[in-house]
Amino acid sequence: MLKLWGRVNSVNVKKVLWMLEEVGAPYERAEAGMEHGVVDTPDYRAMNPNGRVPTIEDGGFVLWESNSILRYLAMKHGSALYPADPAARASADRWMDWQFSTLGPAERNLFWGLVRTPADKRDMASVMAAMKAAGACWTMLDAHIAKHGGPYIDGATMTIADIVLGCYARRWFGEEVRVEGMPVLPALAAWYATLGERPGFRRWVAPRLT
Ligand SMILES: N[C@@H](CCC(=O)N[C@@H](CS)C(=O)NCC(=O)O)C(=O)O
Repeated sequence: MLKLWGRVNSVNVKKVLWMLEEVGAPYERAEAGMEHGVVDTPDYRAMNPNGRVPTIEDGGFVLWESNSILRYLAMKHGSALYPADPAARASADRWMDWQFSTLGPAERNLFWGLVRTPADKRDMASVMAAMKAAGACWTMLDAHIAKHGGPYIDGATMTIADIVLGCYARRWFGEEVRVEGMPVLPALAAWYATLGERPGFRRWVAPRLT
């Protein structure tokens, strides 16, 4: 049976947990990361020399990097969430790369500043800068969704890019991350509401951010 290492409050682990729900694959999960440790042990480092979560092991095959894990699970289970059409697949890949290269770095201090830093220790200038940078990213995606008509990022068909960005959108729309001046983004909000109907989102992404 597939084994997943990672704590459930990690955005990158949430992607994998949601995906496992989508493909209906049986799995077992071991706690790893932050207060759970494990990631610095020799055994874990032998699997994942980055010492990060998530990592999976499936029939002797070890894989890390959350977005790669989603691609692997989709291919292994023949899921339509990773489209066969080259243009549709490349577009999903593009949004997943954009999450790592652009959105993730932009929004990091918004989440960390408001959710993982006590109120009296917050650097609000850095939080507000991250809100502006993340807001610019989400405004771009809002325009893209509006142009393609939704309900998903690239139109009628949900892909693994919706899972990846949906996990991050939880850190934008959540009540835990409200600050003044966040742009109102109707197409993005409608997309996020559509994702909220997926059981995998409800189980792993909707719970309170910690
Ligand atoms: N690009 C990697 C990033 C992995 C990563 O940075 N994971 C974070 C959690 S979201 C982590 O391992 N943090 C340290 C820890 O939990 O101990 C991926 O997507 O898998």
